[in-house]
Amino acid sequence: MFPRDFAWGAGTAAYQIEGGSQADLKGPSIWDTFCHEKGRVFEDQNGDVACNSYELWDKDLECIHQLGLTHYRLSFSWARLLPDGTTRHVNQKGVKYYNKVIDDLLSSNVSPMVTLYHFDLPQALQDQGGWKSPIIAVLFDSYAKFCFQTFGDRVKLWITINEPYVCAKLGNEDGIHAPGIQEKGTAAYLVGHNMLRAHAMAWHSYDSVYRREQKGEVSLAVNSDWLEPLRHDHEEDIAATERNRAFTLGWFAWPVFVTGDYPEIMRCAIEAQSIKVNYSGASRLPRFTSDDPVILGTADFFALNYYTSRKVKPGQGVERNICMKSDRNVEEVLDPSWPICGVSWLAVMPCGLRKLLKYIKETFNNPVVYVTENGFSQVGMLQMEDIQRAGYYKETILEVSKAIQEDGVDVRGYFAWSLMDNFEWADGFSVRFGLFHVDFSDPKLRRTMYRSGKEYSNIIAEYKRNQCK
Ligand code: GBH
Repeated sequence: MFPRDFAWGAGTAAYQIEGGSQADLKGPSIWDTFCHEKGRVFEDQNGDVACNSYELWDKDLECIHQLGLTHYRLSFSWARLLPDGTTRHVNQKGVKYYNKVIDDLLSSNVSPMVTLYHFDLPQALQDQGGWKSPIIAVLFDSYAKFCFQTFGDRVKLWITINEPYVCAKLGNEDGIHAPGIQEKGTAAYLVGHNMLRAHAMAWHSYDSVYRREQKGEVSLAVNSDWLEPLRHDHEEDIAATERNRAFTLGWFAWPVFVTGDYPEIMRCAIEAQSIKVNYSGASRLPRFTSDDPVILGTADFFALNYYTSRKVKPGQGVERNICMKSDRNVEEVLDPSWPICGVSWLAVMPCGLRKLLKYIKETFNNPVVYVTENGFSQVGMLQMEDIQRAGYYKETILEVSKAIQEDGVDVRGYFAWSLMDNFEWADGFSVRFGLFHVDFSDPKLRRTMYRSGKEYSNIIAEYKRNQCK
C-alpha cells in the first residue's frame, strides 16, 4: 500500500542517454574528454551517440507512457545549456530542447524531476580547476539560478548534485570516473567540500529568490548501500560499520541534515591517520568557515539512491601513504546468499532498502524521502524475458511499502533506474540497467520493453486502480 499521490518514476542522466555530444554549440564535458582517452572506458566506448535522446526524445516519451509513470527524472547537461559553463553564453538550442522535454512531460501529466549535475562538468570549468577549485560553487550557483529562472515555472522537484560521493571518490581518488584524477587522500575531500558549498549556495538562491513564486523543492541525491556489522555482537564490527556510514552517507547527509558539519568520526579518523603517517599538509578534510553558505537545512527532502548492501568489519590498516581507504579502514563483505545481479558490485538485497529507509528516518529526523534511484542490471547474454530482474523490482517495491506502512517512513516516491539501457559510465554499454532494451546496433536505436518494464508498469497500474476506488 502506498500513500496518495505517490510518485512513480524512472530516471536517466544526460550524458548516459542524450548523445548529440557536439550538436548545436554544446560544449564538451569532462565525460566527453574522458571517454576519448584510451583505456578509460570498457572497449573505449563513449556517449557521443548513446541513446540519441537529443534527437529521439519522442521515443523516450513513448516509453514513459507505456510504463504509466507519474514522474520522470532527467538531468540537464550543463555544457549543453552553457557551453563554457558560465552564463556569458547561453545555447538557445539547448534551452529549446529541455523546454520541449518538460512541456511534453507536463502535457502528458508526467512531472519532471530535474538533476542539475549528474557527473558531466563542462570541460571549460575543469580546465580552471573544476570541483577542486572553490570558485566552482559560485559558477554552479549561477548555472542553478539560470535553470530555476528558465525552467522553474514548470519544474517543481530539483536535485542539485547527483551522488557527490561518487563524483568525489570515483573521479578524484580512484580515477575510474571523469576527470580521472587519482590524488589519494586529499582531492576527494576537497571536491566533496566544494560540492556541498555549491549545493548549499544553489539551495539558498532557490529559497530566497524563487521559492515563493515557484513553490518547488530542492535537494541533493546521496547514494548509500545498506551497511551492517558482519558480526552483530562484535564491538569492532559495530564500530567499523559506524565509521563506514560516516564516510559514505554521513559525509554528505550529516552536514545537510544534522549539524552543518562532517561527522566527528570521519574527521577524527582522517586526522588520526594524518598524524600516523606524518602528513604535514593542512587538514585534509576542509572546515566550513563563516564565509561559506550555511550547509545545515539545505534540503527540502531526502533523495536516496540505493542499489545494494554490504557487511562490514575493520580493515587491515596497512597502507603507508595517505588514501581514503586507510582513513576509512573498513572491509566490506558480501553475504554469499545475496544473488549478484549483472554487474559485480550489485548484490541483491531488497530488505536492505527498507532497513536503510528506517535508519534514515531515525538518523535524519524523519525527513520526506524520495528513492531517486534503484535498479538491477544485466550483463552478457541479453534476456528480454528478464524474470529475475522483474522479481527483484517487485520485492524491492514491497520493501518500500513496508517501510511506509510498518516503519512509518515518509516515502513519497520511487524512481527506477533506468528508463532504458544506456551508457553505464566506465562499463560503457556492457551493463544494461534499462526497463527498456535499447538496440545499440540499430541506427534507429529501437527501444523495446523488457519483462521487468512490464512488471513495473503493472505495479503502477494496480496502484492507480486502487487510488480510484
Ligand atoms: C548510480 O550510482 C549512478 O547515479 C547512475 O548514473 C548509474 O547508471 C547507476 O548508478 C548504475 O550504476 O565499480 O566496484 O568501484 C550508483 C552508485 C557507486 C554504484 C559506485 C557502483 C562502483 C563500484 N555506484 N559503485 S566499483
